[in-house]
Amino acid sequence: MKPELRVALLGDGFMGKAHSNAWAQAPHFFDLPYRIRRKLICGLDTPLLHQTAAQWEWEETATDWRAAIERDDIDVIDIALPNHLHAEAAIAAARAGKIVLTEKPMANTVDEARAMVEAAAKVPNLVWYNYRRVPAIAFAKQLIDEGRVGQIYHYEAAYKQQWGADASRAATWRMDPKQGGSGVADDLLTHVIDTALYLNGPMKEGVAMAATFMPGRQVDDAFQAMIRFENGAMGAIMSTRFGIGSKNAKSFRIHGANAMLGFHLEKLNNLEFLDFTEPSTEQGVRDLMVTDLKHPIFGNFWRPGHIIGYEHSFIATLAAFLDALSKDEEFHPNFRDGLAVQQVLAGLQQSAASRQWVPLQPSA
Ligand code: SOE
Repeated sequence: MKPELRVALLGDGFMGKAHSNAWAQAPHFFDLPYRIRRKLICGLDTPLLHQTAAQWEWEETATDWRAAIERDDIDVIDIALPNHLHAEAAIAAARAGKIVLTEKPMANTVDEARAMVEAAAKVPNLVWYNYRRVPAIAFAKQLIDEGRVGQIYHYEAAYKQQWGADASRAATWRMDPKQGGSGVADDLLTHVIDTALYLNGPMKEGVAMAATFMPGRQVDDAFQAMIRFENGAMGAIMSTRFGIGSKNAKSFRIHGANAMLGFHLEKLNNLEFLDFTEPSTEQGVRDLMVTDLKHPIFGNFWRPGHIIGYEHSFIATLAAFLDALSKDEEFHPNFRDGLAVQQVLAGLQQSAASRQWVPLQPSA
């Protein structure tokens, strides 16, 4: 009989839904080493909490997440609360000996992230940088690791949404610096940074600029930076909530000595690949469908060509985490990876404020 994991999910918003689905679906697509019990979901006392609990089959609801962390009948705390609560909840959960999963960004400051790493030194932990497990992104990583791309010269990446242009969205916690942090950089740019560190390694130095387009708004609407990576690549990264025409457009383009790779989240089953080692007369950009049983992750879902979506990245992340947990192996992205993202982010924010180049994360 597989051991049981009793899960408490803190948060019933958009990410609470994505996590609920992952907990519900992972056992259907992966032969998990555990039996998952969706024990408890915590949220504010609103109809949404009860509706979410009913639709995603959580056994109980609660409004006090601090009390939930102290319960003896919970093994896993999964945090999908607004950003400013991640550190407090994760530290309390780790001190209570729970397995801890937290939404991104890991924290609102580097100090908070460091304290989380320390508190969770002895408990398994994860940061939900879910896009690492999009099969096309995992396949890009495989091609890079196999040397198919060669030395990387240029790493360009963006994450664009457009809802910042809607003045009525001002009331959300994401527009409040105390809760959501400094704005789009703490939100979308952290995904860009995590994927860049994953695919192209540590960053040496950077220079950044930020903009707030909506008058009176307290947070950044757009943020962009130039990066020098430790491997010598030049980087250009940006994120915006004013990318008019882009609903959820996370993308990258990598130019290496042997190949070009291109990815776009709005077409997430595909990876652009140009093989520069082919005769020049035959070179062209291939639009690979990363939906083969031999591609990473995909075979757990459907047969070749039967495309997957946003939610599958959460399901695959959770399955990989549980697999590593059962084997006592280190999982990535964990809290240390989350801290690395926060360090880059803080450096770039300092650069935007000072208008100077800054060193980024330590290479050690
Ligand atoms: C912002 O709109 C957001 O919900 C991010 O916070 C998520 O991390 C991203 O995956 C989708 O967009």
